[in-house]
Amino acid sequence: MIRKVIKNIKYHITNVRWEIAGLLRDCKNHLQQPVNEFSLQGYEIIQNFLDQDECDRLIELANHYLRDQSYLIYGNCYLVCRNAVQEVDSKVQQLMNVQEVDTQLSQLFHSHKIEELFEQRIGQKLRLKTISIQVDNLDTESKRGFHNDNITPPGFKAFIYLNDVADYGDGPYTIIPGSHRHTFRKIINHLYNRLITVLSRRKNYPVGDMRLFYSDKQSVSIFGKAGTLILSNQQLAHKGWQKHDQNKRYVLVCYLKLEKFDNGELFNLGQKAILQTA
Ligand SMILES: O=C(O)CCC(=O)C(=O)O
Ligand SMILES: [Fe+2]
Repeated sequence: MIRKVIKNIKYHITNVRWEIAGLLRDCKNHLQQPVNEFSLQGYEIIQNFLDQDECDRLIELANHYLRDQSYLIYGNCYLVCRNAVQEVDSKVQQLMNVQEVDTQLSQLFHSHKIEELFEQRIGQKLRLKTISIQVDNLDTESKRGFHNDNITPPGFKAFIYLNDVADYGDGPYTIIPGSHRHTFRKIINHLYNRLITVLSRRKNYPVGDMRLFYSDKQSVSIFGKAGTLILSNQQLAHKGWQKHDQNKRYVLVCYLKLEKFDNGELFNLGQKAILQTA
């Protein structure tokens, strides 16, 4: 028993050392980036990236494939109903690798347009890994709080609202501006997550949760018409607004990695949900 506990603590300490080294490297990397709104604030909003007709078409495409359960659609395209894989954000459904079943999205995927928007701002090469359509059904109970998507290195996402997000009840993407550069606060949060995992003997560890230092008072919720694009550094403390009680939200979400950290792996987030139901 004691041996098991010591082994567990050692495991966490080894990982924490790597993560701190990674976060310090990320901090140095941020300081080398050109100074602009995106590199300083960690996000930027671009209006009218898609027109209304294209947004409506993508909503229809999503509706066509929506089911109550996760399933494989075609090739690498699949639907994930998050309630099958996690307790938080349990009302989210997401069509993964959707560029595989739609010509226009496939063109966008291969066009390098999204990568360029980020590259112009951070001065480094990126790779677009996948495009998905996220459907956020109304949820006032299970929304995940402030978090980073991973620990290190930073990931990037381009979110494109497909319907108007005009009010808190529409579930806006919500961020703490500039928090992608809060190296010390991140380290403390990551240590805290490890600590509560060890103390509570939980199996699943809340990777990336940002429970300390951040509150709604410091946050900015991003409202916008259908077609609004949000460029986002996923090391920002961020979340979807927790009182999403008005309109269902459809978002096109593009996932990107820095080229130097991309090992060429296929994108398979949530795929185990399909294996479970197969
Ligand atoms: O639903 C949102 O607005 C945020 C979702 C999120 O945390 C993410 O895509 O990383
Ligand atoms: Fe996230």
